[in-house]
Amino acid sequence: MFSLEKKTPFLNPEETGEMFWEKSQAVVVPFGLEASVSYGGGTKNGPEAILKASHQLELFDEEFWQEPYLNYGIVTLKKFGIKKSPKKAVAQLQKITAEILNANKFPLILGGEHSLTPGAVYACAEKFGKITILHFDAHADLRDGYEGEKFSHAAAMRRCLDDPRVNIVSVGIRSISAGEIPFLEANSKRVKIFWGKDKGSWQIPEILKALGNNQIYLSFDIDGLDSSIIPATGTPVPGGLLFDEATAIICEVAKEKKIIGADIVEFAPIKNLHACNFMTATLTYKILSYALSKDLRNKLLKAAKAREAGNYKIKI
Ligand SMILES: [Mn+2]
Repeated sequence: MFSLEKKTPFLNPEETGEMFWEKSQAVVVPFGLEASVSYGGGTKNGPEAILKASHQLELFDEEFWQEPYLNYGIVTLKKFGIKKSPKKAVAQLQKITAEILNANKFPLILGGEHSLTPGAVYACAEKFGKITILHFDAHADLRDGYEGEKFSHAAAMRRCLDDPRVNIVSVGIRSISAGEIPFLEANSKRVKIFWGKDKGSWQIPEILKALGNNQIYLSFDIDGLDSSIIPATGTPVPGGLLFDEATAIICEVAKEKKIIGADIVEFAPIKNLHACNFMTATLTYKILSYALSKDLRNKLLKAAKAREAGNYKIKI
């Protein structure tokens, strides 16, 4: 059994009260892996900054017209030692994720660099069979290793595809190397890219169609967002998504598909840029609420009615 974080869990324990494993569906896993960084560092500090910033969030969400966490409950694992080599860290996270899934709970991993994702994905594929990764990122991450490291952050999606049960839909890509193109072309049935350059013309039904009928694992590299709104990441790239563009896609996906787990990676906090910490914490809360609200479409419709009626007591 896991040890739970009591002092700095996700969301403010003074307001939310102590949350319990048995009653919670969401399990936040702080996994500040930093082993194969190639440009700016600092992802090892990501989880703590996100957890601290989460204490500043309003628990009430005007989209849900309630405090959505009350419906699903969130616990946070106590910080633990992470294996130094990316390969061993991946195996470590696979084991942790499998335990969470076997308890019928939802793993939400806070990175840490992107190289951790295959660990969570392998566990999901083991449990659910065929899965599709909804992957937000500036980078395709399809290299077969980088700078001598097979499990590099730059190879995150390639390593996920090592499991034949995994497909990927990547959103916001605007940085890919010539060497990745032949692999992409040869695997067009398993990897679909919605390029950042086309974001003005993306259609939600097309993204839903690309995701197919598999269950969904969400891997959100924070550099999928535009570098102007979130410079706090190792390899920031311009031309990315705005916050509400990303959350709108996740919301629509959560209405139609079952999301079984998620990670938020590559966040590297910068001192005094606390807006970035807050944004990443907000994104985490939104992802949990979308993924874990039963019958999301109906719930949001009822919330909209309650909001318009000015009747907060209405039961949602
Ligand atoms: Mn990236």
